[in-house]
Amino acid sequence: MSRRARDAFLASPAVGNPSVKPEHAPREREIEKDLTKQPLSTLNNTSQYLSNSHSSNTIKSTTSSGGFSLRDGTGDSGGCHEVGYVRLPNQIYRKSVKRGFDFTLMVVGESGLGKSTLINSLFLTDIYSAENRMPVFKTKKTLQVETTQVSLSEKGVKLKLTIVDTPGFGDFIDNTNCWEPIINYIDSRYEEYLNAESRVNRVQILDSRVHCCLYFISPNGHGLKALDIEFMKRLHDKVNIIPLIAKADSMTKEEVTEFKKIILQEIAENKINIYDFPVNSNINSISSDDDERMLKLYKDRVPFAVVGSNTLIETSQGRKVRGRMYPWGAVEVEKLEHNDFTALKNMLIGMHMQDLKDVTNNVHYENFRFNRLACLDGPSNRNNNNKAVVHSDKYVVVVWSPMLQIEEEKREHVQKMKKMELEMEQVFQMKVKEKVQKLHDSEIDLHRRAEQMKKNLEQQEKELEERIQAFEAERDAWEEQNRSLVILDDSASKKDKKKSLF
Ligand SMILES: Nc1nc2c(ncn2[C@@H]2O[C@H](COP(=O)(O)OP(=O)(O)O)[C@@H](O)[C@H]2O)c(=O)[nH]1
Ligand SMILES: [Mg+2]
Repeated sequence: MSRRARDAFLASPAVGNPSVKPEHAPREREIEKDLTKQPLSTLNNTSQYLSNSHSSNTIKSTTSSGGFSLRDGTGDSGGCHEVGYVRLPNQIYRKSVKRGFDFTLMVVGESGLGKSTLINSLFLTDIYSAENRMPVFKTKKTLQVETTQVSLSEKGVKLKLTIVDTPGFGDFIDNTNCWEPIINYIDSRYEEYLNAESRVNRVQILDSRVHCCLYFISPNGHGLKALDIEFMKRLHDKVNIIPLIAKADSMTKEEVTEFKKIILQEIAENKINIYDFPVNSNINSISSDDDERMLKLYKDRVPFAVVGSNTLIETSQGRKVRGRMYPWGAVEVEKLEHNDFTALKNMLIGMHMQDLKDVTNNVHYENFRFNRLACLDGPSNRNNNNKAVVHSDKYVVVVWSPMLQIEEEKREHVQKMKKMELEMEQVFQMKVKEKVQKLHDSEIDLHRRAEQMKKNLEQQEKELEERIQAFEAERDAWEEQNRSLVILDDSASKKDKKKSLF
């Protein structure tokens, strides 16, 4: 920091001197103070919004009752009967919370501008830890496109966040075309989405399109570099660009204000379309004029001059906050008088995440899709593989024609069916063979068992015959013995008779 800058920074009411009031207009100050205390995330609470919008509903039957009883289908008001669609927003709310959200954020800027630090500060986590790293998208020798994925959860709301970093951007002596790998990356994601969308069997499509690009501008105070202008010009109709002045603590308040003016002027002169934050309450989930005014104040801070920090410091009041400590004072990351971090955080995460996704889908992706389909119409663009080769400025992308793709898929499907039929036939044959073998085996077994039983019966018969013979022999012997005893008995009785005669 230059001496002049440091002096001005020290003199600034924001730095470590709570007794000095910031220079905002009273109304603005009040709103901003509110906002620091109660960030827009509370306004963004869908249930609160739903109840707000509910109460302001113009349809009388729905406003007359705050609730809907599942048991009798009536509202709290007793006699008022409701159809039930008053609960439709709640259904959508519950369903989306259950499903979770995904968001892809790209950060572009020279090395050392504080990109990683800012992302960590925004999401209060160490996004770049090794476990979150995804395969590197190697596009060129010099520049890499790195993706990091992390699953976050806040009060039951799940967010799958993908951060796309571009280490090496603008770091070379010759930075010509260094935006190309980034364009290729963004287009590839659109390509993937288009292919997934035009498939016959559309399973749940994974949306890996880049929803927002935070472009970090070096805090040089002079204006945009040629590379900044060229990058934004090339990318502005492909992705939502939010320009940021990096390391805003290296400039005085006045310097920041002046720098912002120059940047906005250069952006306008070069007809660059940066992301236009909607501040209208019809578009946003806000209900009061104050909220709308607050959004406008935030929007007036574009390009956001931000400070990032991953460390906690102790303020003169003894509070522990994220910030940067200097010999001449402390810069608090989340203090709106010090920098625009909170404005960026509330606008990007709290208020416009869904709008960024909507604009990506409805504007940038539609542009891409339209161009692709227009290119595909010309038969000269097609090669024999049902693919179309699209020549965009300086790169070539191969895409499938949706109609031809459907035919191809149909062919694939028929082939798949045939293959399945063949496999089923083979399985059937195998099963029949197995069954026949089993039957044969059981027949042999039965035969063996029948033989065994026959043998056993024969053996038993033989034994029985032997026993009969033995029994008969025994019976004969007994009869023989019995007969001699009868004869003896007869002669004895005759003798007794003779004796009695005398
Ligand atoms: N003064 C100042 N330094 C910062 C700020 N943000 C990050 N830094 C420092 O700048 C250096 C590079 O930060 P880093 O996040 O790695 O930058 P990247 O290469 O753009 O990802 C680190 O030493 C940070 O502590 C900031 O807002 N102000
Ligand atoms: Mg980094």
